[in-house]
Amino acid sequence: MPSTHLPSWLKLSKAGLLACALATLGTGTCSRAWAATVFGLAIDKNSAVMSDVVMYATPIGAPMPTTAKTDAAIVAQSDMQFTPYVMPVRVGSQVKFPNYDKMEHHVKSFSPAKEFEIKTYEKGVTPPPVLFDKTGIVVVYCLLHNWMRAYVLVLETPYFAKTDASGVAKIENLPDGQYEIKAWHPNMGSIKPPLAQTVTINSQSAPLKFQFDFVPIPRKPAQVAKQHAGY
Ligand SMILES: [Cu+2]
Repeated sequence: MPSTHLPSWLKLSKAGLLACALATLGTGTCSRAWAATVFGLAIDKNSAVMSDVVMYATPIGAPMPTTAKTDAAIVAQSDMQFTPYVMPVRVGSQVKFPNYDKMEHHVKSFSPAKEFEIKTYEKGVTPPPVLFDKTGIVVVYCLLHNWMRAYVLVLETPYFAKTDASGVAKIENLPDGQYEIKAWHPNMGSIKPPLAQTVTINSQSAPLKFQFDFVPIPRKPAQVAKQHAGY
């Protein structure tokens, strides 16, 4: 991992220490351990970095935090694709599906974790958000454009992150402790179990590496010429 990541760990550790000191002054106790940031690298069968991998951490021997997620996540329709392609959310979250294209879309999920349908609507109209109240993998289609597909991964834990173009995910604000950290890519669907590692996390934790046993299938490109999309 690049050493440039190190300062943010130190910064987080200091923030945790300050919060702890303040809590001690106020209440006489400091129950929260230091918060760490964990970096995870996802690589494929051929050791190439993988984007759109969701890494999520489940505490072992400690309760799941009860804090709710507040902001509604957004999966837009833009340039005849869903953006983002992969959206991890905590269970109980709401997701909006605004249409930024000039064309209409018809959003639909058949997944048991959340069946829903947003019938055709025009640009500028944001339909009411969809509540994801069960954990699981929700595959989102557009019934008008068969290449359009997005994945909402509904998780029990609030500790998650998605890998970027460099294959790195950053899970922030993890209290010290033991975790099972899983890594999932949309090509695994709900058939293949996610990769998993059990790790002890603190501010000195080493970056994690997950190597998948496949090469990801590239996302299907939009099949409509831009002028038809209203550009
Ligand atoms: Cu569409």
